[in-house]
Amino acid sequence: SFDVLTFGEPLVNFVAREPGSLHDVSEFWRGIGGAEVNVAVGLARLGHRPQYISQVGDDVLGDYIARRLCEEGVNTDYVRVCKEATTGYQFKTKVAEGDPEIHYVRRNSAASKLRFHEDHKALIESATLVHMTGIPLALSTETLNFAEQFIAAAKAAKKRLTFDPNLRPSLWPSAQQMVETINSFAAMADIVLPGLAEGRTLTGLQNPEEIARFYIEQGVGAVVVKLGPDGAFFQTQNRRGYIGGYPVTQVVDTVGAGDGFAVGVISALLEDLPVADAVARGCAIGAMQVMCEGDLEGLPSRAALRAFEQEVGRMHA
Ligand code: KDG
Repeated sequence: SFDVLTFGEPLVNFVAREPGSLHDVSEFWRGIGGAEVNVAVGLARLGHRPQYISQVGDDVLGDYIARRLCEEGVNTDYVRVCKEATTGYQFKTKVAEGDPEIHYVRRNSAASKLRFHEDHKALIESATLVHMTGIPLALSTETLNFAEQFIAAAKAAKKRLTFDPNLRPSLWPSAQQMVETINSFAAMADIVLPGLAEGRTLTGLQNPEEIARFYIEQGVGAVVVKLGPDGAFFQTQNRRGYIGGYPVTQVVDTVGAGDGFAVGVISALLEDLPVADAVARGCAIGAMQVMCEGDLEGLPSRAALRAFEQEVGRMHA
């Protein structure tokens, strides 16, 4: 059995060992990524039981992803091997500050050919919570169709739905299409998790309160606007507030922070914690993730999360 259901494109990551442009770097280490993979792995590390729907190619990269997901305790019964296409991957630079440079090799990948069928509907019905991001909305006509059917089934089954816009402008034909499509999905979610810059792009509004209100007025149950080192602002139909960021000794790799944040929020929701506590856990895991290299390497076990929270608590005592 499982509790959280998600779907998306898994990627193999090749992460530069030394700083410099992708033209110059000669050594890389290998890991896995993909926004929804990161969320599934993070939840499994905390002791939850995520189920991930996807496709990989019949190739070494696909084998590697499948093996890593199993090792992490993510249920892969619905990760199908697609013989007609290959597994996507990405190269990532090492930077001293800011976001790394990313080069994707994912067009027409196995995951981009994902199709929705009846088994998926049954899976949705047995999930406690479903999580989606905006990335599959941009990958291909097939994954956009999949997302439409997935969200329709989740709504019909009255499932709690978390949605992270995860804007990837390079994957979209135009900014306008990105904004319209992402907002139409966000409006159907129970909890929307934009970063501040994403919220500005999506709503044309500047401050976190206005951005949150934009979605709340459309019937969204809760909006959490992520503010990076400054924490987050949340608003529900009857509660709102700022939650401070957790101290970070050194930002090593910003990728995956938002996914770590989603892990914290979702895991707290599964435990029926109040929204403010869920947001605080999101901030804690986001902070832990940026201190590690790799897209999911910083996502903590339950014990590591507790130790980090206690350490920060002591500093404030
Ligand atoms: O959120 C982190 C992801 O961006 C990363 O793991 C790769 O899924 C990915 C993407 O499409 O950018």
